[in-house]
Amino acid sequence: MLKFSKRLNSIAKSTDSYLKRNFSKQNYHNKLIKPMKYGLFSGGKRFRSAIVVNTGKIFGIEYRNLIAIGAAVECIHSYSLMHDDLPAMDNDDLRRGKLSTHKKFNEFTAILAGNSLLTLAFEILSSKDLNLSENIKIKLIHALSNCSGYSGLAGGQYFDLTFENKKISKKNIIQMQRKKTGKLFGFCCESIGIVSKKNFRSISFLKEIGMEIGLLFQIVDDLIDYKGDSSVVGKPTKSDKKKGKATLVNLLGYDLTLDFANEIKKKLDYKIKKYGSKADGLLESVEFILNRKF
Ligand code: GRG
Repeated sequence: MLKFSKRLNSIAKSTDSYLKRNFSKQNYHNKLIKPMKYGLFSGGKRFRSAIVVNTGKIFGIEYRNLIAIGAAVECIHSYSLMHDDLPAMDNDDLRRGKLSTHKKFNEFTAILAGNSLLTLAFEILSSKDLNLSENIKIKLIHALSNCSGYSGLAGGQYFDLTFENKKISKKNIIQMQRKKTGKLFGFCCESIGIVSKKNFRSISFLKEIGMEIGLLFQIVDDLIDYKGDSSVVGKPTKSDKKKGKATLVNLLGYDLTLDFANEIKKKLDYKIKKYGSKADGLLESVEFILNRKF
């Protein structure tokens, strides 16, 4: 696991260097760049980028393309956290151990900087940084748009907020979490199928693996909120209970939720092992999810 953490750090460094280079090309005096960078470079694990890289390894995809795709995903992820923290959504003052973006700046700045990170993701995917045909880039943009909007992140977030303080079934919680968190992870694996020019069935199989990774990630995130140490997590824990969030751990309790997470992991391992030893990095990523403390 120590070896995986080292590799995760190295992917995080490559992703951050890519993004920093991208900002250095922009107009330095633009007032939104500072809050965009604040929300983006605030100590995220870059785990989604690692899923892109480790899935890409299975198919021998060029590293530079993987880092650019990972960077685009991390822009969407950071934007979603900036908006998630806003008073109209989860109203959190802390993120990654620092003031959330609207607390550091103000609400309209956090909204606009978040929107700008969302669109930056598509600027990256359509840029010359990706050594890919225009056709493949369009397919990537199409898939990422689908994961980010009403049938993905935004749709899932809508359910998350409307489910608060209501009795929600296990099935509906899973459906909400597959959208809110699963879809973006789904893209991390699906994008590799697109770049490798795989057929529809193989791309769908990869997407489903990613979605399950995302669901597992979210369930563990909720377990961490339930039992974790706020100084390690970088934000107050036990907040899901206080806010009346519909999570599996709030519905089923800690032990049954952990059993369910282990069941998902077992099924995922089985699917990933079909790719042979080239998928070891992806298997280790899944292992990391259950062992992580933040
Ligand atoms: C307005 C179109 C529109 C969308 C906004 C706010 C929003 C949609 C979605 C929020 C989705 C959300 C906050 C999901 C949480 C996912 C999650 C488990 C976050 C924690 O991820 P980590 O641990 O964070 O990877 P780091 O800090 O390491 O990057």
